[in-house]
Amino acid sequence: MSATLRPTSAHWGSYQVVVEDDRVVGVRPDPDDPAPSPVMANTPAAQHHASRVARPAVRRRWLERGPGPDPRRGAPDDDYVEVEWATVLDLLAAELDRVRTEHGNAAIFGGSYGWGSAGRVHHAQSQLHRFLNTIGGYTRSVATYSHGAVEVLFPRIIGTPAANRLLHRAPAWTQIREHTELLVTFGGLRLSNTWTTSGGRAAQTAGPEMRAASEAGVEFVSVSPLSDDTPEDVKAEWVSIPPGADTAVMLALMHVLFTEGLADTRFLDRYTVGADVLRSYVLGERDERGDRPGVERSPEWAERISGVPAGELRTLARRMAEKRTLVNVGWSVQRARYGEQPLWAGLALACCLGQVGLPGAGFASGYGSMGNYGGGSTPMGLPRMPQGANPVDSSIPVARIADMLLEPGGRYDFDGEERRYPDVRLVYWAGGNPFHHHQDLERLTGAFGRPETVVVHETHWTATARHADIVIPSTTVLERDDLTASKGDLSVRAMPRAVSPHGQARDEYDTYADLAGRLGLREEFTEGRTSAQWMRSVYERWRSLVARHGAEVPGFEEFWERGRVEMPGRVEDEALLGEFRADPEGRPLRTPSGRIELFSETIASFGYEDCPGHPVWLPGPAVDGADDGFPLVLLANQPSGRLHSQQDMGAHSMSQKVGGRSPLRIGPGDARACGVADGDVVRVSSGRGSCLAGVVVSDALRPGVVQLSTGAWYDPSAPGVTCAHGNPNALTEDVGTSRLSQGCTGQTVRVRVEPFTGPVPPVRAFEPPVGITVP
Ligand SMILES: Nc1nc2c(c(=O)[nH]1)N[C@H]1C(S)=C(S)[C@@H](COP(=O)(O)OP(=O)(O)OC[C@H]3O[C@@H](n4cnc5c(=O)[nH]c(N)nc54)[C@H](O)[C@@H]3O)O[C@H]1N2
Ligand SMILES: Nc1nc2c(c(=O)[nH]1)N[C@H]1C(S)=C(S)[C@@H](COP(=O)(O)OP(=O)(O)OC[C@H]3O[C@@H](n4cnc5c(=O)[nH]c(N)nc54)[C@H](O)[C@@H]3O)O[C@H]1N2
Ligand SMILES: [Mo]
Repeated sequence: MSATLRPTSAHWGSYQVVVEDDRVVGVRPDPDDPAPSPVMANTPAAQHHASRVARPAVRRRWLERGPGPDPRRGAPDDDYVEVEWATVLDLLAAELDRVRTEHGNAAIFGGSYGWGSAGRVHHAQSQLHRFLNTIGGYTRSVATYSHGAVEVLFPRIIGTPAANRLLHRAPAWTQIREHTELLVTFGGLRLSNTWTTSGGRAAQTAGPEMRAASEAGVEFVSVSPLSDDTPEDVKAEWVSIPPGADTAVMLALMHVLFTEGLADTRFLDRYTVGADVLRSYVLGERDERGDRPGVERSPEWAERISGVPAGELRTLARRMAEKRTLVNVGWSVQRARYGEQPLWAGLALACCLGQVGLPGAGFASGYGSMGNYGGGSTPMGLPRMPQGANPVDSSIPVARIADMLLEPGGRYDFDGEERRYPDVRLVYWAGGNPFHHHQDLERLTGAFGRPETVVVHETHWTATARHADIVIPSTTVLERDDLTASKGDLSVRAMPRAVSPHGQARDEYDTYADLAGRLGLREEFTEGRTSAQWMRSVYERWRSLVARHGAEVPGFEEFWERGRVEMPGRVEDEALLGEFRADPEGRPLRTPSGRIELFSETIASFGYEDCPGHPVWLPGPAVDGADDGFPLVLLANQPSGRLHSQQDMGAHSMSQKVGGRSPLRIGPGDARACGVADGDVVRVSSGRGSCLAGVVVSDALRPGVVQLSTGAWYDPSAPGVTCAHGNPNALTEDVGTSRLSQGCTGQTVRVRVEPFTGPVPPVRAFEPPVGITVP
């Protein structure tokens, strides 16, 4: 049989798969993509891998003993029974009905955070939420692992919608190329991160755009623990700092601006509140509580924390004041204890420079974190599957999942509210992998032992599927028709089915329709449509939305035939907060003062010691100098070889492994001090757990810092080590950013690295569990 090419889309871009004999045997970049991502090479192996879920499966202990807490959930030797579709649907419908009847719908946790796949119709969370809404609602999760602190802090200090604008409609790289003279970025601009956009992009343009900006004369300064956090061709100057030291550096830069008369007092007076409080804090006239003299946040003070010479900080501050400067704070920087501070301080620094609201200048958060940032956007909304309304008012901040399961009824703070955790009995996950994404996975395993039932829809036997009582096999994007679009792209793209479903995998839409049917709600869930009819309806609904903006796109048939339509309108060339700058009285921000809040009365009134009323220096565990036997700081940043844990068994991801494990990058001096060398399998330990990893010695790391990216499939199968494969969340601490935003703090953890002695255990992460037959 001859090979055919089928177009597809993923969060890592649009490309083509080569299909032979109903199997994906290769990939081809889209001919129009100027810089395609190598991540696509993972697809062929992942699509047909032995770890695919081929049939519905039920944990034997749950099947035999019925629902209930079970500390053995997730045990590596736990076994499963494969069952018929009709059996699993009967069991699951009855269990959902039992839980909602006995405990109410808030006892069903359907937060189901995760990236799933790129299609808009078969979007795992939308489908699950629509289904759970149909059957009476669920406890949801709010905000993201990506930028939980931004999402809570910025609405308080610049108001909504400016905060949404900050996150979703960044000024285009072309604006930077034209106007910016100096781009100072805390947390670098990692090219591999720009390959990812929720919904994917037809063309990967961030790399070429950054290069063009550099060629046009934009100077880049990357403040980061890694020298290779920016693409080589932008020739960034590297300011090497320890993770967690950014706020100290920013306060010192402000100190220079205040003491050398470089702070733009006209801007501060007209557009901000609280600059006087911040100034007296920076100058050491008062401490963070305001009632005692504090410490002068001078460059010399910051040098002691960051290691950056005071003279260099002075020069940088003067240069920033002189030039048209954009301050970018990457999302990683806030994925840490007190993660609100570097964001708030970064905004304050930009305000002191007085350039907020000017094209190519001011403040941003997200360049280099995701591909849509600076890549253009449409004001018209995207096609999406309607989810209906959730009749239940119950939610948790997304990264507090383990706390919720471990302490039903437990008290916690969030954004000024005093809250209690709901009493969840059934956890339902589709399209996410908490045993990839959450911190302190051993603790999470304990938490997953608590509910009465765990349900997971998956394409693969991930560690999360292996913690489920009921596992439902889902098709992959390559096995169903769908369409996609993203905030950072100006096209809607068809994703036609390329191959037949693996084993008995089904589209989730059909699974939910059958479950709803068993609960007497099929018609409510489907509205009489098949998923093919929904796709048409989702497209046509979007088309009329676009028409209301006065733009025209072809009807569904023509779109499907062509495979792609262009979305009208680029709007991203306004400067962030430009309207406010032009008319602060007429277009005030939606904050209590109408201005940028460098001091927030509201936040101060919450009385949170871990997030007071203005940006302050709070040393997190990465820099607090504690001598606890864990001398190195580990960066758990995003993997360049894949998206999170997806397709980890694929060719590109596997090519980066060392001895079959996740690569741990370490500097030559630290490697010598730890007694480890290139290619060694080592043990990495923290106060929470341990994992094995394979050493890569590299000059790109600041001494004292090691890097182990996220996403190696969690493998608890080896005795004496939490994860045999190298998942950094075996090591991280499960604690929120602060009482304000309770965001994820997984970016850094203090560790020890040592040679691994004894026989190296095999990696068993990709083996399906006991009882599962591989077709
Ligand atoms: N230590 C540390 N941890 C982190 C981070 C960090 O910086 N450090 N970063 C965090 C961030 S920003 C994020 S966003 C999270 C990401 O965490 P996740 O989004 O949970 O990670 P993914 O691996 O993308 O999980 C998606 C899952 O969906 C499955 N899937 C794919 N298609 C389908 C489908 O059609 N149906 C169903 N049912 N399933 C499907 C995939 O097999 C995969 O298991 O990780 C977070 N975790
Ligand atoms: N290829 C690929 N791309 C991705 C993803 C993926 O899994 N794979 N995930 C996507 C998702 S969901 C998200 S949310 C974004 C995340 O985007 P980011 O959060 O920006 O990405 P990270 O890779 O976690 O971190 C970027 C760099 O920040 C630096 N850094 C870490 N801590 C600090 C600090 O305290 N101070 C300073 N100055 N620098 C620090 C590290 O050197 C790290 O390499 O990435 C997206 N892009
Ligand atoms: Mo994320």
